[in-house]
Amino acid sequence: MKKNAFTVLELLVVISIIGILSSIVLWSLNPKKTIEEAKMGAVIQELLEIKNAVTMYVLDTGTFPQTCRLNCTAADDNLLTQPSGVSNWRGPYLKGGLWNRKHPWGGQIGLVLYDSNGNGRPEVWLVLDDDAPGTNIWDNSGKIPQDILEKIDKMVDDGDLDGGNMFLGDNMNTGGIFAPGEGAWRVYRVGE
Ligand SMILES: [Ca+2]
Ligand SMILES: [Ca+2]
Ligand SMILES: [Ca+2]
Ligand SMILES: [Ca+2]
Repeated sequence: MKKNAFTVLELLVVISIIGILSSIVLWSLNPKKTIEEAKMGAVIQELLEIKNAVTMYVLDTGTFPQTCRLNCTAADDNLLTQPSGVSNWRGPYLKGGLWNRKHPWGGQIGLVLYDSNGNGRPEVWLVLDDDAPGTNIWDNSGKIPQDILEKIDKMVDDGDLDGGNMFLGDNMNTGGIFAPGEGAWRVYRVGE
């Protein structure tokens, strides 16, 4: 081997150092943006995991999990605890469940069965709530900035918070069920 040639290992080390340095530079240019993007990546991963759990639940039981958001208990959390009258439940479907789950902005990630188009058949919605777990609708401490919700929509849906399967809370005309600063993503509908 020529003495001055880089080995693959040396190249990899150099590349990873460049990577670390550039992320430090990006961080120092705009630390707030980097933090928000890390939180966004985390919540998208979490939403996909929960969606997957809901799908497994529906496939096993042939029913939808019941609404679980503010004031939901572990016993009410169908992804964690078998509900009475539901057979072929093979959970827990989601480690830790949803009943006490916070998103990175401090509000609860909840599940809501809601008939958004009034055809008598509810759909399953995952809600990035503005209220912390165990509080009530007046809490609002976990609001998510609208530009972040829009980026999340872009990743899981169509990038339009007023259409498709993900909405800004207050774009849903739901009589106050959802509010500004929260997002709702429809993950399951049958026979629509
Ligand atoms: Ca419906
Ligand atoms: Ca709320
Ligand atoms: Ca609220
Ligand atoms: Ca959308």
